[in-house]
Amino acid sequence: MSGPSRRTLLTAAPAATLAGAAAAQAAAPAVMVSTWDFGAAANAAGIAARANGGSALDMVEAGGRVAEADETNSSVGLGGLPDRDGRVTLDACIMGWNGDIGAVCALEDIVHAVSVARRVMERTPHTMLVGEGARTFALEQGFEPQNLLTPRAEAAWREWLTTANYAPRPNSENTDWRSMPGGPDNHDTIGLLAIGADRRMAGACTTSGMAFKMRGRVGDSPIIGAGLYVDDEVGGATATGVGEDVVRVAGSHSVVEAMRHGMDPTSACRSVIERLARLRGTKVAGSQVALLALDKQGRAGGFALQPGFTYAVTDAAGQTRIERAGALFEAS
Ligand code: SD4
Repeated sequence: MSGPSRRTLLTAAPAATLAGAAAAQAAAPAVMVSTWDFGAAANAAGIAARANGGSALDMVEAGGRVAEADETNSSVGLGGLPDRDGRVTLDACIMGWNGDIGAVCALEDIVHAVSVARRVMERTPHTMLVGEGARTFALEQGFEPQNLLTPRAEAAWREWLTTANYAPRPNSENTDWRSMPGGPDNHDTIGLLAIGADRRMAGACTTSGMAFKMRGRVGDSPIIGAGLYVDDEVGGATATGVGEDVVRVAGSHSVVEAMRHGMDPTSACRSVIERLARLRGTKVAGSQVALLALDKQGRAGGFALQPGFTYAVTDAAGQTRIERAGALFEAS
């Protein structure tokens, strides 16, 4: 299924090319990166925001909103796969260049979780709201409630109930994208990193979390340091995959610290994936964890446990390419 979805993207963004690491080095500095193939559409929205004078925060929020509103994406916002009780619950966070952060966990009935996270950051004395409190805050802020469980997500959930086997499948973000219903996909996240025209950085991460998770489960995506981290002196990182494993190594913060100590983005992501594999051994042999980084110079890189992780890289002119990350368990 990745073929048709990639073709769709390439048609939508004629300048996009599938590029290897060498081509990436020669490319213009990136100003926006996002996880998975569907990151290309998000980056286009981010670049449009930048062109209209928007900040890096505006870029990542605009990009996140594209994925959240896309109901054919089984992974984020509307159309996201529900928890095992059949409820769609969203996690999101956002981080600015100066340490401003906001997050929501287990948010129900509100599609734009990334925007609610931004409101938490900008309009409350706190950094994170969860569950009913997050929903009440969103309604007070004027967000419209809506049913996020689409008929095809509900059909997938009902099919899952026939076995109720919880077994996250690597790379379902790409392989099942637009191919639902019925796929037992279990991942869902877009992580975004951007550099504004003023050179300031920001990041965001938004997800419906692991499909068919236990009610109340929160992964890495809304956790600053795990699913996202930005340090304007160094760069930013974001994560996708099995959140429980990302949290164990404070994935995104660890990548940023590795870059701070001189590693390029790909090496930094690789070092954290290797650390996770050393820590967990065979326990992560079948899981996917993928890390994506963008440094202050506009160098992008990613690395994953399993092959199949892709990400979208966009330069200031809006040229987008889809990169395929290296993986620790690359098939020999
Ligand atoms: C989570 N990290 O909730 C998320 C899931 C994910 O692509 O990344 N899916 O654990």
